[in-house]
Amino acid sequence: MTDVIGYERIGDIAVLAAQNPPVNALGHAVRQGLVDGIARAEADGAKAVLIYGEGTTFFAGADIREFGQTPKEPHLPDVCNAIEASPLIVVSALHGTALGGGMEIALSTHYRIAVPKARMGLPEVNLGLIPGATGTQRLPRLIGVEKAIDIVTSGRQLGAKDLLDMGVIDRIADGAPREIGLAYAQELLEANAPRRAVSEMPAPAPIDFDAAYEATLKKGRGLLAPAYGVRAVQAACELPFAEGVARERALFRELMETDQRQGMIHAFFSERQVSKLPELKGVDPRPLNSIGVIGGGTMGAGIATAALLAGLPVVMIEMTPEAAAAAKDRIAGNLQGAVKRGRIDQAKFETLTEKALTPSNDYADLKDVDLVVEAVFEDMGVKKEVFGKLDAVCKPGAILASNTSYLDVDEIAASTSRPADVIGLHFFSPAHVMKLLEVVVADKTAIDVTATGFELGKRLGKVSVRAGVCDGFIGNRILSKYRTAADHMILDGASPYDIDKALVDFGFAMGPFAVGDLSGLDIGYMTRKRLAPHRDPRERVSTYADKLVEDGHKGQKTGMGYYDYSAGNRATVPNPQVMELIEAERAERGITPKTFSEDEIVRRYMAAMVNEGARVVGEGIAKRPLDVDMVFLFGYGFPRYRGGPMKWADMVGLAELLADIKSYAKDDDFFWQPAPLLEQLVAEGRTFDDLNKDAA
Ligand code: T1G
Repeated sequence: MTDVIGYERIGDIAVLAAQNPPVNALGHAVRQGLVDGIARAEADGAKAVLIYGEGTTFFAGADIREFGQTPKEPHLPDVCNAIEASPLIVVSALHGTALGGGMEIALSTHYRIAVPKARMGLPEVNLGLIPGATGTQRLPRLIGVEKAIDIVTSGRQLGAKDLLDMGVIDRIADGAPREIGLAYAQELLEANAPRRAVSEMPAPAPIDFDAAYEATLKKGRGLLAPAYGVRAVQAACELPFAEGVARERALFRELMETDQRQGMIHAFFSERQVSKLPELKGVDPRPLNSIGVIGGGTMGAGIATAALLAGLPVVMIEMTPEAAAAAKDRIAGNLQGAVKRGRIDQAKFETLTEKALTPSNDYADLKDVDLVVEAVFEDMGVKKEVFGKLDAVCKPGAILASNTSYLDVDEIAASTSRPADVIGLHFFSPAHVMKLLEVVVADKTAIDVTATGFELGKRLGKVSVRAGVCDGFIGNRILSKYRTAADHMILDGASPYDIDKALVDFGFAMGPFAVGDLSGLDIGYMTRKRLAPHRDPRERVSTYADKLVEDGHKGQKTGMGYYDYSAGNRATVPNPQVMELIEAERAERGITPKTFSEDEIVRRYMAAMVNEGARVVGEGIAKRPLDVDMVFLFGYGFPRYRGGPMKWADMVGLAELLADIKSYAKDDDFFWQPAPLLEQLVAEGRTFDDLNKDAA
């Protein structure tokens, strides 16, 4: 008996306890332990079996680290079928999150009891997969096709109450899973309850599966797994159980071989790895019990909202009592959204807005806070003035953070008497929604200040990425490069609308020009003006975009940008003036426009993104390629199933990408200069993932 599944007899009940921290993943030893445990219970005369998890949770799924390796028997579907086929009454007691294979194990037992906070789900689609251990065959038999398709294709978790109402579990009881499980198993024995094999239940009524498949494929924006989930549930309606299981396994194995599975599992582990930095090992963050926010505009109000929702009291500083009151209203508006979504109730809303939030226009109110984030106008002079005041009023050890999106944090730090306490915390708008936080570490930032930046990010539910100081840090620096590549394609013949469509087809939620309209074309305009004095004369810089803004078209906020929003807020109707400006500029430059295929557009756009990503890693602005990936998954709408730009590049092949860049350089060897790190990796036959492993 392997020690990851403990075995003991309590009266007529054999107890199998999973002991495989941290999440009781169903690795090979656990699977073997379950099969051996069931056999042992049958051999030594037990009348019932209880399966539960020690530690934080029931089985949280297959062991994802085993994916990509040759699967070892007993395979999980066989474990599930061995459990269900037992002549004994098998009971599972659930707590924590019974996910994926964990839910499949539970569905193969005859009765299921859960603690009130238990949750279940089939999140395999979030890994580019479908349930591959009979989940798509048993669940529809229990709850019908529509509900099963919703759970399989959404990957969402369900609470115990919903699970009880749906009939997925039989009972909810307070107490430790072991105790409530033993009591329930004993009760079932005394009631002489029958075995209840879900697989023997009748096949559920079918639906129009082709329609469901097409709708799911469209909704997934290129992600295959949810649509495959529909086909697997279809098999539960159309095939005998064993054949349905075989069909499910075939679909599962097909997905296991896809790049999408590779990309999403890379995203899963990188999202956890990105905040694990060797430099922070053993470094305790400073106390973090209250924060100050300077500036109650969209960003400041968003940051304050995120902090309040994370249980941190906030002192919100604005210039005047009226501005402070307006900031409070903005925050209250954000929090009303949380009430509408059921994240907080009205009482909590009142507490947060009336007690936890202190609007003020007196910096002296910041004297006790542990950390202050300024989100004032993006001007170095204004920032320095704010930091001068913070330096004077904040207590020793308080952390002074700037939310700047590109200004030099070293210069800001140098303007204070305590540069070691200064850090950049670059939130993305809206700050209470977007998960990305760039923790910008300046030259003199103390290591425990960096640790506190990551601690704040964790408290706020952010994905925090360490960034070095440069113009644009990681995300915006790379953004400026691939946006320029897009501009160059426009000068040479592509239209903004071709480019937006190509990138949406690639998997982005929106193309770069629609995004520009959303965030405001004046932001890019001001960046171009700011960089103009330092621009290399060899750089190709378009003028059409500036003229568009100078004509007053700043995007959605003015009703016109690249798209015409007079009919509503969707970027679908091109603004006819845009092509007029582009054609005029091409004519002025004597350019004969050429056609760009979707593939060419994507290759160039991505080549610019990856090449700059390689520079950013090579210069140490980002610690690892996975850091760049996380920035783009959580801050720029990059399609998760591709894992991020650097993972995508590994899967395309770095040598092919370098060859693309060199071919583009024939027309513009200033813009298309291969990043040294990219050339080095190609020369060594290594990948970005190899660098991630080196840094682990
Ligand atoms: N396999 C391997 N490692 C896992 C794991 C898993 N399933 N789940 C978590 N870990 C690691 C994680 O990498 C981290 O490691 C540590 O455990 C703590 O995780 C056949 C094929 C369960 C809700 O998709 O959603 O079953 O960083 O930081 O915030 O049909 O982990 O410490 O080294 O996330 O408390 C389906 C994925 C698999 C669940 C806990 N199951 N995990 O969250 O801790 S596919 C999942 C989670 C499957 C079958 C199919 C969360 C959690 P490290 P954590 P947490």
